[in-house]
Amino acid sequence: MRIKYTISIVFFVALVIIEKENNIISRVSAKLTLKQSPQTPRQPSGFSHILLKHNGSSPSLSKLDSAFTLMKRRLEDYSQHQEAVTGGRKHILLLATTRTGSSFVGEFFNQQGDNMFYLFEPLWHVEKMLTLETGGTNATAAVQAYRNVLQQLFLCDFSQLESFIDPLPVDHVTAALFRRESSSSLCEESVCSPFIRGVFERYHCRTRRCGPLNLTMATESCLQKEHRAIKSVRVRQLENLRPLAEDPRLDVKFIQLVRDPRAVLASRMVAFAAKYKNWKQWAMDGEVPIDDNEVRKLKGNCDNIRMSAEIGLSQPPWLRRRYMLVRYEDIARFPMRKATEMYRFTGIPFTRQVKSWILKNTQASKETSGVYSTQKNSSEQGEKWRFTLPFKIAQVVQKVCGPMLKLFGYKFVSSEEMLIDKSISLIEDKVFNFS
Ligand SMILES: *[C@@H]1O[C@H](CO)[C@@H](O)[C@H](O)[C@H]1NC(C)=O
Ligand SMILES: *[C@@H]1O[C@H](CO)[C@@H](O)[C@H](O)[C@H]1NC(C)=O
Ligand SMILES: *[C@@H]1O[C@H](CO)[C@@H](O)[C@H](O)[C@H]1NC(C)=O
Ligand SMILES: CC(=O)N[C@H]1CO[C@H](CO)[C@@H](O)[C@@H]1O
Repeated sequence: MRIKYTISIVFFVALVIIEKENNIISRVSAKLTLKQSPQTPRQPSGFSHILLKHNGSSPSLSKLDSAFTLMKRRLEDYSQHQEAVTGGRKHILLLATTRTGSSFVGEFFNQQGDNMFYLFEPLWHVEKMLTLETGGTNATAAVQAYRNVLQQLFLCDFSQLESFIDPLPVDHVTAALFRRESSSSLCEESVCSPFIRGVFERYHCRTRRCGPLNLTMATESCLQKEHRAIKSVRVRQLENLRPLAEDPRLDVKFIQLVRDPRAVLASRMVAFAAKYKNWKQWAMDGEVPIDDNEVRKLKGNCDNIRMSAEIGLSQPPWLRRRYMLVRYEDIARFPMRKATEMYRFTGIPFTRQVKSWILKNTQASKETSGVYSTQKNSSEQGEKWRFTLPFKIAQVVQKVCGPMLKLFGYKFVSSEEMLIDKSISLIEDKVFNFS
């Protein structure tokens, strides 16, 4: 009787703490899940998961207790650390590569509402400016420029970015900001200067008629917002951004979005057909020159993504509670669940606007009614590539990106039959131990 009573109290206190500090739950729930049932996919709610597990298989009270102590300790040093410095303001950096669904995931933050300042690919200008005649980018210069521009943007300072915009803004006004309309923050009333007839703005706002972007107004609006988020497919190495994580003015949360490189290649071969002519040719010939520059580039990309994730997952002190890894495939299958987890991780309340946007733009309603738990439709959209990517090419990706596939839980295919057999899932259920 006493034990039961204690359990209830522990749960009640845990519940209160969890409510206050949502991002801790993922860790604890991941821990329990790993310990108790490595094969079971995670439940929609981390908390109900713990509750069910405890009630069902009754792990010892001491295990629960230590989880509780851990939560409490983390909570304490967490609040001592950041809140005082940044006033609870979060700076979210969504890191991805092209064709990983990053625009879609970026919307999770773009749709957040009035207290989020969201920027879509501001580094596009930097990359463009640093592109060499050979077509490559000056990597040394890019690393520094990306870092400095991001750091300033998180502080609502556009001056470095301005120096990369072509043509150069005049009096901080530009008609050339890349994909302005993809940031709802840049098309708000307060950032919408009067429309000027005859001035062409390629990426103009669609929600209202505005004049060219006045970056002074953008800065003012940004400073008013509680949180800031930036999405970028251009950062190569997470480690290069360490100064951001260590900047006391910022409370940065890195979300790294990854996808099966076989699917990414298949998608790029369609989206950027001209650039991938060689791959198409190789697919037809059935021969891929493994020492070709293109193949080396693929390997380089995979290695960069994997190394960034390895650093994040190894949880060095500078990344503690600042790194989360998300797989495209999990978002495709469980958008609402993953969005909830992401918000929990960032420590920002998950607003009704975001929820309804996800419901409108995905099949998340089915997810909650359990249709997806049967995994029947999980492969529909996300796995189309299995029918378009020639097996030969899949083999090459597996060869040069093998370590990445392993790290993220993407299964190797050993035959063409296996590749196109939809009853075989190529995604292992995997819980990443992020902090
Ligand atoms: C690359 O950038 C560095 C640093 O800005 C510069 O010194 C170097 O000359 C650049 N290299 C090329 C090939 O432009
Ligand atoms: C841009 O906005 C600022 C702040 O509202 C204003 O002072 C400035 O005159 C505007 N610049 C131009 C060129 O309209
Ligand atoms: C699976 O997807 C197909 C088409 O994408 C749809 O018609 C079907 O209703 C879905 N099945 C379930 C169980 O949701
Ligand atoms: C499945 C299971 O064991 N359920 C139990 C959970 O705990 C409550 C309260 O102690 C019991 O009434 C349930 O039977």
